[in-house]
Amino acid sequence: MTAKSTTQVQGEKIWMDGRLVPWDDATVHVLTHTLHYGLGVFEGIRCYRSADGRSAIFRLTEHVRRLFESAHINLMRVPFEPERIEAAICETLRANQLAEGYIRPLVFIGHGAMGLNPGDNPVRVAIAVWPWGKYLGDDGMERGIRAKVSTFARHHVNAKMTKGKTCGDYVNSILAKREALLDGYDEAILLDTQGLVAEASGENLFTVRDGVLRTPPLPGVLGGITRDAVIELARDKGIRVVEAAITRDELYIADEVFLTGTAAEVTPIREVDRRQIGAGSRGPITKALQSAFFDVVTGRDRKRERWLTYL
Ligand code: PPE
Repeated sequence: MTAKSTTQVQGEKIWMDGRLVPWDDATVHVLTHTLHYGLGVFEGIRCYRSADGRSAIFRLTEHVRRLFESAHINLMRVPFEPERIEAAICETLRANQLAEGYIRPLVFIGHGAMGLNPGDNPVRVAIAVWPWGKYLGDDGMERGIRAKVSTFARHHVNAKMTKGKTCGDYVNSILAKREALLDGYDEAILLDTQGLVAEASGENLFTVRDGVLRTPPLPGVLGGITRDAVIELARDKGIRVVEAAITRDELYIADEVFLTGTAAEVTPIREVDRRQIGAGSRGPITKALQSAFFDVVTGRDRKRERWLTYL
């Protein structure tokens, strides 16, 4: 399912540089700097329909904060205040009458000078929204997906600025993802340049062994907002969580492995490199955390209402 096929609905709008424009008019010049060199930043945010019928955006402030941090890391000055971007996201959802879906803010460098130095080219902002079902499939959410350790390494931390979501960095993810799909798997797991497990192409990774949850520490991976939520939910359930290195073979002998991300939510992994993980299906801790996560995003978990921005 591509974004276009799900978003090209008459009457839909995209927010560009301060105003909502019709979907067809949200275009850029071919000399757009980001298109050539990849210096742009983005976010992925989800909005859910709550149990009471209202719509709520999950951890909007944290996502917008990370968008601005990504821009700062890349020496890009966003020409709007964070509060304006938060309001624009709500506006775009309302304009599209989208009760539940995915939100994609993109900060990019427009056309003007060519060459690596973007000079005074304008920094532009677009916000698109679209319905997005289960990123790794409905079946994957229940039965678990099959993953492969990629032949592509995650960039070194001094090459990929891991605190940012930078457009160009995703070439690395795309190489890994396509390799995995072509090889018949659903997702790629990338090792860092030392050979330790980093993350999947667009998700953080967790293992469960003897009831203890483990996830690679932050320096080498994106500080996932879902990762952070799952750590809090697990600790609240009395599950021990450690942020520590994971080796490839530790994946093979884990009782459970799962991924977290805005798009992927909480997705179980049932097989890595043709080794069955645990019982070869969604494990009990993964299942409990999955349902705790969905309770939060649909407003059923009153303790976590601070994470929701109602439209
Ligand atoms: N690691 C990477 C590399 C990553 O891209 C994401 C999000 C995460 C971890 C999880 O972060 P968070 O969403 O804050 O929990 N990946 C986004 C892009 C997916 C896409 O296909 O596009 C996302 O999930 O929105």
